[in-house]
Amino acid sequence: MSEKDAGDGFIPYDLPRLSAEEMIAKSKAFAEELETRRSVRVFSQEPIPLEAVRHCIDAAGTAPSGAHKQPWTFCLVTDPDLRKKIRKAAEEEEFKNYHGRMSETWLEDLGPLGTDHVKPFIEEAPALIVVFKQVHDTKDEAEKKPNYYVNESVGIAVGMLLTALHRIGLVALTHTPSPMGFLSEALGRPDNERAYLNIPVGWPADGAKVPDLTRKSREEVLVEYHGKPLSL
Ligand code: IYR
Repeated sequence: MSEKDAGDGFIPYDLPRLSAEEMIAKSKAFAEELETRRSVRVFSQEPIPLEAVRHCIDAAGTAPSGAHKQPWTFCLVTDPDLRKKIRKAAEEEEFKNYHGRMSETWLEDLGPLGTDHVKPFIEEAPALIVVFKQVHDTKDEAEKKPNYYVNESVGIAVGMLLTALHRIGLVALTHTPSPMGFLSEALGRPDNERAYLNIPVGWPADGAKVPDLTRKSREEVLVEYHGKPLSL
């Protein structure tokens, strides 16, 4: 009997084994599917099936997290008044970013994206998912307990969220209207939460365009260390 048998808080776990051929075919198809994902800034105003978005948030919530603290809150916002308020506050911060807070180099780097301080997508996208990280695992000051690797954990969850949304044909934007304190205020979030990303979600607007970008090749991003000839 191993030290980690049932009864000590562990349960059996296994997954079906695929053949090497199936593994290669499925991973290739998945990479090709994700290759078509793009950040989109122009949304159709058509409402989207929110139950599908909730399932995507369920998928995000399966992410690994430091000490399994699951330090995330996803706020799903469709309320037009709230979106208007969020847009106004975001544009005020973004105006300061684009007119002084961001360096010349930063502004030059953003040139190909064609962004500025005006953010109509906050009101036009039918839904916003405002993601909060939980810097402590309770909002009760007296009982404040630590969370661990919060940025890593929430970042992984957001990656899974974007993937899930893409798989059902929705587009999203990871919008970072820094500083983001106004989002906590607008959504009445507790003190242990900090806004992490504002993610408008919807279908692309008719005739939507995205910047003509290329992704780094496998050779540019992958460095392999095997030490001996590979059998697979
Ligand atoms: N938050 C600003 C600026 C911005 C910064 C980066 I780095 C981007 O990749 C895109 C935009 C904005 O949303 O416009």
